[in-house]
Amino acid sequence: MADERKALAIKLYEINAFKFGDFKMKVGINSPVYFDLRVIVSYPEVMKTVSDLIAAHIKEHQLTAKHVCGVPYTALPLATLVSVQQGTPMLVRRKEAKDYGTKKLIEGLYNAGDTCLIVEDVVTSGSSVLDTVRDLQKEGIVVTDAVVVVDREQGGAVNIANKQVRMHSLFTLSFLLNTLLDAGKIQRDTVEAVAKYIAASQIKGDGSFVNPQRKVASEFSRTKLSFEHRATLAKSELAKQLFHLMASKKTNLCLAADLTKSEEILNIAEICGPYICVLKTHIDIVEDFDEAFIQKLRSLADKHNFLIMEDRKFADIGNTVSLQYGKGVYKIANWADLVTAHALSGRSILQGLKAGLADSASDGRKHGVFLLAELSNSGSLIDAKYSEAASKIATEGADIDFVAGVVCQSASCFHFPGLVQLTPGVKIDDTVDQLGQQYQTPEHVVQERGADIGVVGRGILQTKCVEKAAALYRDRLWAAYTDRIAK
Ligand code: 6AU
Repeated sequence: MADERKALAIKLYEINAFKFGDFKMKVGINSPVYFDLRVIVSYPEVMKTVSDLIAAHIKEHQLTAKHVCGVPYTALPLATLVSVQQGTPMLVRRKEAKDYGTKKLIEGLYNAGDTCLIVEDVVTSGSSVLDTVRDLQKEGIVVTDAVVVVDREQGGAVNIANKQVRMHSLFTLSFLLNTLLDAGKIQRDTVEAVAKYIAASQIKGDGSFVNPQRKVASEFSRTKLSFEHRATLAKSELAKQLFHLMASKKTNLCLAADLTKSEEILNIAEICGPYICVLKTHIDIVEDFDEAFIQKLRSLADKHNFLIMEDRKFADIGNTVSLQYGKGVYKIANWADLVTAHALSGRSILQGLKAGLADSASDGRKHGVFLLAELSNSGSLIDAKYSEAASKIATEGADIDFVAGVVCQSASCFHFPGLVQLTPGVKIDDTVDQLGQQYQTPEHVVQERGADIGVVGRGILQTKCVEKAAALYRDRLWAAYTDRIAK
């Protein structure tokens, strides 16, 4: 299916279903990319491929609605093909009610309580999909999913998700750009111009633009969505798994088990396991590392349902990183669900890590990486430009299916809701340590800084009763998250 999608992406470009240049948009600013999927009706083979891919997507994700409805007008013929192919009755939404006869907005046979899947060609802000959802809902029809051909990645998925509808896309704009770049159809400067435009023109649910200079938590929709919702938007399997784990176990606490004896780590994992979603290790500080220790730690992870993150902070060239991940004494790829990596060496860090997985013995477990875009200590050399470039690596390009999240200190660091924000430097008494670590309270990191997961090390490890401390941090971090999405 991947090759079929790539071939279709190139075909769509060749028939001018999208173009690059300088185009005036409905929303009032100029865009370097323009979509016009109306042309595809002149190419029956393209119509067939697009509707086949939509049908395959519906099947793969088991989207079993009773009706299908296209957003008028471009998506109407696509919805028709899907309806006929699947044997699913169609509904047609009129843009204006007739001024004679029944005055119905929705044509077709239905009952209140029926379910309906939406089909759309291109989504920018999501407003056209939501107009159709609204009219269907007025008739008592339930809409939970929309399948769209192209997601322009300008905030539409989030705006639609905010109305409790999952958006699925055959293509994201980044996929189209990367496919054309790989095929030598466009130049890198076109990709960069479009990426810059997209980043600068995110559109909110009310149609206004998110100003990228002022992406503060209060207007940041990623932080308003529930973990269950964000699981549906995630591109990495591990991010999906982590969002589900947090939602079902009701914990967004990561324990930094920074201890130097294997016995101490196992002991703390047994005690704190029920309260955490992730246990974070620094394996190179363990003085008595051996295979038996790892086996015991993995069985505790299974017993208490938490993920293991090795905070290795990989930072070398791809080839070295692949060896550091898969080989050596620790064979991290064999046992860690998640690892951390610096973005310093660019995209090749992701390719190197993927290569390191090649012959790992991890029993079919999935893997993911958290990229570091900001650090919590004072005097860090990371500046705003670096953070932005690091977040870009996490959200654009062919390897983003491997990125589960970003380690950072602020909500403005990235906006894709399918990634998890992990924020260290959490302590109830917000102080500093002797070596530059800066602490914030659980409420502050979650509600002001956009953290999805708070990392707590010494705040738990250096207390008399670690179990009580873990329960307290779990409760405060979780309450801060539930308050955040309720506001
Ligand atoms: O709560 P602490 O200060 O005892 O432990 C914080 C943990 C340590 C650090 O290596 C790690 O979080 N950390 C990270 C991570 C997770 O990558 C990034 C950062 O900016 N600051 C930070 O402290 O294990």
